[in-house]
Amino acid sequence: MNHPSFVSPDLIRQRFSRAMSDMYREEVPLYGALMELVEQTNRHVLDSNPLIAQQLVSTGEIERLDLERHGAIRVGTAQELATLARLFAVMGMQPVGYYDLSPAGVPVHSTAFRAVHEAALQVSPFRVFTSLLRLELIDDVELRAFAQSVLDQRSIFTPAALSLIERSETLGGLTEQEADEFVEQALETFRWHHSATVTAEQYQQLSAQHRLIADVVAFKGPHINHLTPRTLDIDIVQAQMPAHGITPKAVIEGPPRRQCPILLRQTSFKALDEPIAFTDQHQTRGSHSARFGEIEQRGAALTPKGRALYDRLLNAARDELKDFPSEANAARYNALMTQHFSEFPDTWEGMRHQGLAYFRYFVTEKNLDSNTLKSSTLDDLLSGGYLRLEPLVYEDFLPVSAAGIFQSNLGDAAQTHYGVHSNQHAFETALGRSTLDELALYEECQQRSIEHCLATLGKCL
Ligand code: OOG
Ligand code: NI
Repeated sequence: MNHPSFVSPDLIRQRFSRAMSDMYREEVPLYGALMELVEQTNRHVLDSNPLIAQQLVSTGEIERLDLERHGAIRVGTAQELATLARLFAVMGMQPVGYYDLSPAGVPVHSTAFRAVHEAALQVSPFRVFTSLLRLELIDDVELRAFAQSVLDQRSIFTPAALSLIERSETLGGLTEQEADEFVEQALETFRWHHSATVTAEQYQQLSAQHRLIADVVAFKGPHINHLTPRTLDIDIVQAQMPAHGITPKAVIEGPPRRQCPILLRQTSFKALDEPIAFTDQHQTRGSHSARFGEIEQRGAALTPKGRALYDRLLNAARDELKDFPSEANAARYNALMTQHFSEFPDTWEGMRHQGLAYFRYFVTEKNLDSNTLKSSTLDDLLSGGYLRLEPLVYEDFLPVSAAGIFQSNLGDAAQTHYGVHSNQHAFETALGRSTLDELALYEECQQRSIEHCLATLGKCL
């Protein structure tokens, strides 16, 4: 039961997302420039495209668009991951999905913390892509032991944040004042630190093993490494980035441009090279690049069948390219993607008909009599104009895209190959709970909307 004086977790998340954005804007000025570009583009799309504007109004997404962003962090130990899960739970965020990045040469596995119900997503769709370093993939035994000992010594949460998490767990929520204090304290975990916790030489050793290992192990905490706004047209943003002094990665990750956007398209720009001080240096002398910028465009969530088709077409295009997409082969990659994806229906009706995407149903103004309702299937009600639909927005991430984002920011030298299998079980053991299946969440949301429509139609008779 929610105590009347407790702040809803959704509002805590909304406040936290704002505070995080303010902090990041201060830390990384280019983020401010990117936000402006995205806002301009979104305004342009809404002004010139009444259909898109209308669709966003009817789903309510228009209200969350300006707030919408995701962040990413990387942690080093099971204990850190499990405590993060508790911290995010205070804000109504749960771990959704399991992503194994090791096949792409990135020694982490990940989940996304986010709200799961459409009403909660509407208040704040803030998500955090959270990766756990797989120390067991460091082959140098001594270095692995060193990394472990450095991680074991750090505490990434403030004592006040820990006690507020406990308080929320014990009492079932936080009061207004506690919630504000929680936001302030929780933010500290994600702050950038200008000094490393290791010597310059130790940093070099960790970095030589994998740059990501240095990024996780050599610092006091899991600094937020990017904060990504949602655009309504990623191709416009990608094309405009150079004019704003931002150089994007060579290709946009995810599906090609379509009339009916699906899943997630993302682009990013290179990590900043930032001055840091090592423990054996008094002044800032070294540098580290971890933080970058990213933009994304979200489309429809796909059913297992739709997702299988997406994966098949993406793999076919990549197999034919025979290489990682890069500056040199970007045009050919885009052409191959367009060519292969011509097989994916590009109308909402076509996708619904083949069971490729999830939808939300809405009751229209058209009057219905009880006989028609009784004898009608869902398809009849749609074709009869009593119901209409909008695609359910994809709230999650894509492993191949995430690998591309990691790689473009780590440099080509990072393309190691690990001969290991994905280990969701180990991840969930570290997390202290299981991850939620995103497909089940979309299915439930679609079902709720159908039931709500049928109840509304029944009541209107
Ligand atoms: C996460 C990279 C993945 C996305 O949007 O797919 C990601 C990281 O670099 O920590 O953020
Ligand atoms: Ni991202």
